[in-house]
Amino acid sequence: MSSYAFDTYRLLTPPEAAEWARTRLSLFSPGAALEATEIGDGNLNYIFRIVDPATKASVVLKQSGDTARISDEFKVSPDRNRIEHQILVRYNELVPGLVPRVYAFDPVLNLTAMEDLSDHVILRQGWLAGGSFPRAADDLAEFAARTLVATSDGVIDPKVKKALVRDFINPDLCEITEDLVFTEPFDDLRSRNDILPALKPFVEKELYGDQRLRLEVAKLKAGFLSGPQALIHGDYHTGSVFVRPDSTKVIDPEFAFFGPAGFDLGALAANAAFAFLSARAGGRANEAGDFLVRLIDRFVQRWDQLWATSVTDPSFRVPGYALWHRNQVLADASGSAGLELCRRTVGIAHVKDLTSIADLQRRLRAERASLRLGKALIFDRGRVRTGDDYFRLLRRAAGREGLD
Ligand code: SR1
Ligand code: MG
Repeated sequence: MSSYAFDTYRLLTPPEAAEWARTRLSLFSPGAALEATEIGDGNLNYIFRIVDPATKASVVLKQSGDTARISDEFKVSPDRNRIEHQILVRYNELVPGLVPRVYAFDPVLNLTAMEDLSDHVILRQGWLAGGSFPRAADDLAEFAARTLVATSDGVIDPKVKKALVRDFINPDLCEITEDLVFTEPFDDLRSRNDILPALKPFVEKELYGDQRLRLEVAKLKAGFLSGPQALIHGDYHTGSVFVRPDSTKVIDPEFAFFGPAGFDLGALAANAAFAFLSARAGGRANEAGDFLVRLIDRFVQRWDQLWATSVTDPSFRVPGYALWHRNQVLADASGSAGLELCRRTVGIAHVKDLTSIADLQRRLRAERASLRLGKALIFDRGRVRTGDDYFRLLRRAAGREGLD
């Protein structure tokens, strides 16, 4: 029996979350005295960790509200929780072991129960603390290559794909990305950008004032708006990955929809660059540069292998197509990396890699390096294809700011 009714939508309190878990999941005994803590620190949702101190059994509940945590200004349908649940189920089939197990979904409360990964750390935090995660690059390249190839035209049945495109229509979260990634960093009209005062003149000249850049960004935005190439994670960054040295788990796929296949790889590459710049600004070394090179090269290798063995549509088996398509995906990845570098530096949603740089001058240099790299990856995207290509541009941007 439950002392709370769970028949109407509302945001749960920790005791209610514990009660939901006790009565709805077979993980806990009916009389268990569960402890619940709200542990979410992301921009959007509420996360409860529920533990049975007697058995040590635990679970994580993720609940969506109808506005973003970061700001009430973002009205976001709680239906994103259904999308997240649905895609986690799919990922458990496509890339078992690389995502949390899912236990239940409550469509009334917009809540998903999933594996507790408290023995892992968020990759961004792990790197900031000087950690090393030798499996991460290969696992994350594998995750991206497998999930993207499996949902690409030529591999997936066209009617199955159309049904999935419909199921994963995600207008509210796509709107966030369209605004925060593609529009606002390059145009101050809405004034939601959050820029270090000393960086402003650089941003005004190098982003808002660069018409050539804005044209390239417009082309990338058009691809995002009307390019349903593959089912993408949509927010594939180092804050969406839990790691241990021997394990990698991708979380938070609530931004998923059918979009440009290069988008995920690019976002992750950019976040590796943030970790590299952060370490350089702090006078530390870390593995983010090696990770970046390995991520890209391993992705290309696995994409080519998977494409060659899984394409069934004869049109896409014609000689030359595989290479042409893969290089287009890599160009989009480079462009997306550039966008992510710009938006996390000047937009409303920052990254700790930059904001935690205590010395203001060093932070400024890291932020300028990020924007220089972002622009280079957007302009040169047709030529950026290997890990070395990324690393060369990263070293050059860092070098121009004395961070090499
Ligand atoms: C209003 S949400 C801001 C950002 O947080 C999410 O993690 C996404 O990256 C989004 O762009
Ligand atoms: Mg997230």
